[in-house]
Amino acid sequence: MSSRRRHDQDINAPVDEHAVITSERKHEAAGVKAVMVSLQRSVQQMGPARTLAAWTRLNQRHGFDCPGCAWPEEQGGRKFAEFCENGAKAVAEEATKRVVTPGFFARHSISELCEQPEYWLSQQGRLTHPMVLQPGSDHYQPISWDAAYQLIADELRNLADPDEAVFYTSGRTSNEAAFLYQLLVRSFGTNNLPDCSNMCHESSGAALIESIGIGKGSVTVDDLVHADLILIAGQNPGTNHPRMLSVLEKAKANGATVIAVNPLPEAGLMRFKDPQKVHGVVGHGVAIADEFVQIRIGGDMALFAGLGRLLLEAHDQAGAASTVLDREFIDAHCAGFAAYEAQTRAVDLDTVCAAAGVSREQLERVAQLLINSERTVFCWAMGLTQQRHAVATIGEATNLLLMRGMIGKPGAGVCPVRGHSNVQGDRTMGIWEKMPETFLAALDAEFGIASPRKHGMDTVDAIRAMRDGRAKVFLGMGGNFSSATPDTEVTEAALRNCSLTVQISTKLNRSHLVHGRAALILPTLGRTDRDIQASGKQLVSVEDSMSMVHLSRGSLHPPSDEVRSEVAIVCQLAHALFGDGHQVPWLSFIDNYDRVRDAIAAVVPGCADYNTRVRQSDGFQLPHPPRDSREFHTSTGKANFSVQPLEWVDVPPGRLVLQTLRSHDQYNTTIYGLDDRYRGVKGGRRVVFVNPEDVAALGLRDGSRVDLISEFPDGQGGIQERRAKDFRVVPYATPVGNAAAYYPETNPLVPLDHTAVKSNTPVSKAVVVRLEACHG
Ligand SMILES: Nc1nc2c(c(=O)[nH]1)N[C@H]1C(S)=C(S)[C@@H](COP(=O)(O)OP(=O)(O)OC[C@H]3O[C@@H](n4cnc5c(=O)[nH]c(N)nc54)[C@H](O)[C@@H]3O)O[C@H]1N2
Ligand SMILES: Nc1nc2c(c(=O)[nH]1)N[C@H]1C(S)=C(S)[C@@H](COP(=O)(O)OP(=O)(O)OC[C@H]3O[C@@H](n4cnc5c(=O)[nH]c(N)nc54)[C@H](O)[C@@H]3O)O[C@H]1N2
Ligand SMILES: [Mo]
Repeated sequence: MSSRRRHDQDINAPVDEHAVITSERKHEAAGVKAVMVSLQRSVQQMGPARTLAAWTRLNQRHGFDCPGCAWPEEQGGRKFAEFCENGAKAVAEEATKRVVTPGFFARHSISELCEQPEYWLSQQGRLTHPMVLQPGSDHYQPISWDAAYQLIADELRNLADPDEAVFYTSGRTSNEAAFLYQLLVRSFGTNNLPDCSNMCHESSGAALIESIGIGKGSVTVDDLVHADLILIAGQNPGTNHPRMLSVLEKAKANGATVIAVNPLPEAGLMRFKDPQKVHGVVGHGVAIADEFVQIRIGGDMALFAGLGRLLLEAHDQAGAASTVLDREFIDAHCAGFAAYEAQTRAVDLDTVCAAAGVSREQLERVAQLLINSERTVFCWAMGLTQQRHAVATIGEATNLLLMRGMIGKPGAGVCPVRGHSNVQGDRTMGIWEKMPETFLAALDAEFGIASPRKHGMDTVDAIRAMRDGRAKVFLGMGGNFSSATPDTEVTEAALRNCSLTVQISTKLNRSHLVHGRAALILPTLGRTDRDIQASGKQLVSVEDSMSMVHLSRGSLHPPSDEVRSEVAIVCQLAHALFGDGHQVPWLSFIDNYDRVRDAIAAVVPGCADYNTRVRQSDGFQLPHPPRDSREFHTSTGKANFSVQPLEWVDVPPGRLVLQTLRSHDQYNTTIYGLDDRYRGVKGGRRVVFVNPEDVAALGLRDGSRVDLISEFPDGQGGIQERRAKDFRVVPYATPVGNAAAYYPETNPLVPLDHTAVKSNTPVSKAVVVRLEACHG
């Protein structure tokens, strides 16, 4: 009791986001400190008994899937509470005992809540009751579930066209809920199903579908453990996928070499201290990266193209017996090699080195590592996907693997490391604005509906449509649309332009405050909560980053009796919208989720016998033709070499290229705390990391306060400016010309139209900015 009261006082104290102390950045990740931090956070949020209950069920065979990242669980004997600091924090944040009740909304007006930073909102706790904001009111008020469903159904029915509604999904939603949700949306008559993936790994999907015919990774944990070379580009696993570090440690123990390609020397990439091992408790842990390529932001395509040229040259030099190229694989399984070879031989290596910011010696060393490797895996995340030329870059990386026959054999392949714990599963279940015809036809056949065929809107298009009045109703299945999307001012105006905004959420966030003429908050169960329906306790299923589908069983007491499961909310809404006579048996799905899984089995490829197979001890793996049998369902029927002009990011004079990234103390827009331990930041988030040379050249110093102003062509020969105020300059080991600052504080700087070619993903990792001294 006393500790709870004490902490509530903390979180209600005004937040000074500028009280920043910086210290030396850390050279290794995890260690005992990680255990201490997560224990402390867990007890603060959940109390000791719930902490124990949660920790013993996290990622265990009869427990719940971690609501943190999409990294797979260990197969077979899982460790007791397989330890991960940020997994533990994700659980603590969801299973918190703090609650946001109707009384909270009576006390706080929307205008007042709008003044609070996302951190304060994140820390208020779980939503307990459905709430409505009536037009013109400044307070949310309680509403019954039935009245809430009726309100949404009426608003949807009043639209001139189903395409005027937008149905967003974040990536924590279970397979069962996602399947029903897209069924509702398509029964209603639109494919407007934008999701967080549009801002995340969409570029990976677009590139891999072209290259290998499927947008998912081709490796398993076992492949990583047995790889002899692992290249990790644009990913910070120590913070965002901590369980990946123990897999890397195993791979290293088996002799693997690790190459880290990153503008920043991230702690987890450099060293790892496994808190479950003696060397993790004392000493400096194990080194992870054998080669650290400190790439300039946006220089990866040049790096991969340069490596391609060096591989071709090494092949020439090795003569007839060369094994540098896997000729058999190329001849039997690939298309477009001749064009790739012609282009890559002409790549200028000086240009490559300048664009990537790497030395010729390092380029040659990395090429040699590729040549020596028999089993190579490439891993990547947002550093590659949130770039203007992301799709071409990932295509260029895949070219290197194809050249060496590194797809569809043990210990080798592509590994886009997903973000949200079920973002991959949601896509498999049909959350996509452009699902293929085969899926839609199967859905129609199963339910006797007529799914629309016209592609829907992705996230950026949905914002444009709401801005322009072409979309009027927004419904969010999880997530925090207003804070996660780019161009905050534009997006907020777009949401305010709607007639109704509905958020199905676990926790309070800014999207509840940036609302349409009317708004609803529908509180839902999270992964850790017990879910009991007519037939008893329900299970849900999820798919991890490596296409493994398995069950998750929530067990903790939900925050209130008024909270409903996502499955129940979707089905009740559908019932209110379509009425009793609808061909889809909506209400029967609520009673027993096995019925949903039977429908999934009938519609979704690779899901036959879903109910049985998902109950096997480790679940089951979805098919992946390139991985399973070197089959490539592409336009040519073969794996395609990607041939695209070389692109990189220039730094205009006097400007910096800014990447927006995660601290060690947040889950996307949910802010856990104000420290970024590994980067040496304490007590604040409004910081900008700048190379010491740039700090000096710009006439600034450690601790200077600056506004960040992004500059983007306005399409008419001029420049548009966007400003984010008052950041503290932190001299940091980022390349000259490159800077970094946290998301979502910097989202106002990312122009809506600054998106990746082909994937339309906002370019959150390369925004041209200038720094202007301020005296805030
Ligand atoms: N604890 C925690 N876990 C999470 C999340 C979280 O917020 N907190 N978010 C989840 C989600 S949704 C996702 S998508 C993932 C995100 O996982 P990450 O992709 O690791 O997340 P970011 O913080 O965006 O880090 C991007 C990395 O790319 C590097 N980078 C930036 N620009 C470039 C470039 O041009 N080239 C290269 N090679 N590297 C570059 C940055 O320095 C940084 O290390 O994590 C998931 N897991
Ligand atoms: N500038 C910049 N912008 C970015 C990024 C970046 O690196 N830089 N990264 C992008 C990426 S990779 C992503 S994935 C997006 C993330 O975008 P989103 O997925 O939209 O954002 P989150 O912050 O993960 O959403 C958090 C909210 O989800 C709700 N929630 C949590 N769990 C559940 C659940 O089980 N069910 C339901 N219904 N709701 C739940 C809670 O209310 C919580 O407040 O942001 C993107 N935006
Ligand atoms: Mo993500």
